[in-house]
Amino acid sequence: MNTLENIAREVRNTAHYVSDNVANYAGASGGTNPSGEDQIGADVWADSLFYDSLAPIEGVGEYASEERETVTDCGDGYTVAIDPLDGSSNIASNNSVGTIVGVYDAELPASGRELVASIMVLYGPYTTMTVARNDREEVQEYLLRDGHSERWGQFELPSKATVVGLAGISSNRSATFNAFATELEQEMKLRYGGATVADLAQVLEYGGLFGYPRTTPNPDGKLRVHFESAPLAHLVEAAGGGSTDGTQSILDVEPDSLHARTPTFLGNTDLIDRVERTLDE
Ligand code: FBP
Repeated sequence: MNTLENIAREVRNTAHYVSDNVANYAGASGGTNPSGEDQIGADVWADSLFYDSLAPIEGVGEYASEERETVTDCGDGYTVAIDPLDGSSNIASNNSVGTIVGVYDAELPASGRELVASIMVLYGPYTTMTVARNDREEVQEYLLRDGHSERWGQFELPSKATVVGLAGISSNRSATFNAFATELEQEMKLRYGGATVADLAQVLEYGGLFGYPRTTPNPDGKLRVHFESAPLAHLVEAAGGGSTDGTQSILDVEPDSLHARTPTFLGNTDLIDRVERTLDE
């Protein structure tokens, strides 16, 4: 089995465990992450589970996590960058959360062009894992249940766009962006839950646009390039969609630090073009 298969297998095994046990950690407190945000106990717990399963894999050279200040050296090979529990503020209200994994053939900081694989796990009413690998044609979705995974289907973005989810309080967004958001919300159903993986899953299933723009509290956007935006852009682009930070593919964003952020838009390519035309004005 090669390194990418071992990584996917360990993500799957750990995701089963997270899915079965996350309720035990809801509400526990866990300090502050390197981006200055509150961590809840589940973030720290999930990070240590994924570290224990991914760092020992032969061919994994570095483990980087949204929950850790610095990269941890673990041998020679790929850098695994992970958001162990994306959208963890959704746990208190018992809404969906996810895990995002990017496998870079480079040390960080690195652009998404160095990604060789991306994985997202969605802990919803059931748990799914979606995998895009540069050495595979398709984006494969797996259903995780009863300790096993089964191939479930291949992802390709539907050509018709029907849902839109845009983050941020409107008073914290630009007037240009708000006018664009109003336009989009007249064309498509509003679907925004506050966990990127879950919001993106809607777009992958129904077609549309997910976006986290620049806001007053987060002038560079909220989502982190290495841990969230680039791996998800890699996955969406492999599924036939597009990504942008407003001017270029997110895969071309050159982060200047481990925890760098970027405005993030993911979805159907015609909508990504519209985002770029609008934000360029
Ligand atoms: P983390 O929970 O991993 O920090 O993820 C950040 C995140 O929760 C995204 O999943 C989500 O899109 C966004 O923040 C929600 O932000 P907001 O509360 O501003 O809508």
